[in-house]
Amino acid sequence: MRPTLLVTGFEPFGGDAANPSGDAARLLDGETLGGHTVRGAVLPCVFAEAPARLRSLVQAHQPAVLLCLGLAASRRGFHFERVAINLIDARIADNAGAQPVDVPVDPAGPAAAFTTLPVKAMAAALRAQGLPAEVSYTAGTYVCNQVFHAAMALPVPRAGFLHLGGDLDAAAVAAGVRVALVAALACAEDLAASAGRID
Ligand code: PCA
Repeated sequence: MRPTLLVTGFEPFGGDAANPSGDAARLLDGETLGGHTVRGAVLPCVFAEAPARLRSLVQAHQPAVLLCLGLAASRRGFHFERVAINLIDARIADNAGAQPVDVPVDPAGPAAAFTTLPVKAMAAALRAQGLPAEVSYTAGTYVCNQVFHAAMALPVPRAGFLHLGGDLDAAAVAAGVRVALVAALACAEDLAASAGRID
């Protein structure tokens, strides 16, 4: 059996008809990349369900790399998240009608958790293909950040989160994710170049 790369996306939320993150995860399911089998799955946009669903997917697939995807409609291009915070502050209700405010993702967990993916190298690999990509230092305070924080507590060698701008359709997302995963497999150490921000 080939080792696995697990890619998750989300179902539509906030009244949207579609979510390219979940559609891209479906597109990628079953592909082979760099000697690994890609498994794609769609998470519910529900605070009370998404972390447990992710945990059971990780248990089932034992991936070498976990890349969670989510839509950030106001952004453009690919945003590789560097840090998850242990805070939920929902601006809108989730798909179960819950809108938690100022509660931790994990009361026993760390205040923040850094990705273990080489996000600078992954963003650079996309840019080398002419795709718009950058490193981001906030994954928000909604279900994506919750899932990212939960992902970093799971027993996966390398895990992280990629936010997708509203300009990307599912095919564009899948194309970028393929490049990103190949770069992650090829890169043991992240680039030392700065991707820092002042704002
Ligand atoms: N984006 C939301 C949750 C699901 C998704 O695709 C977020 O950024 O939190």
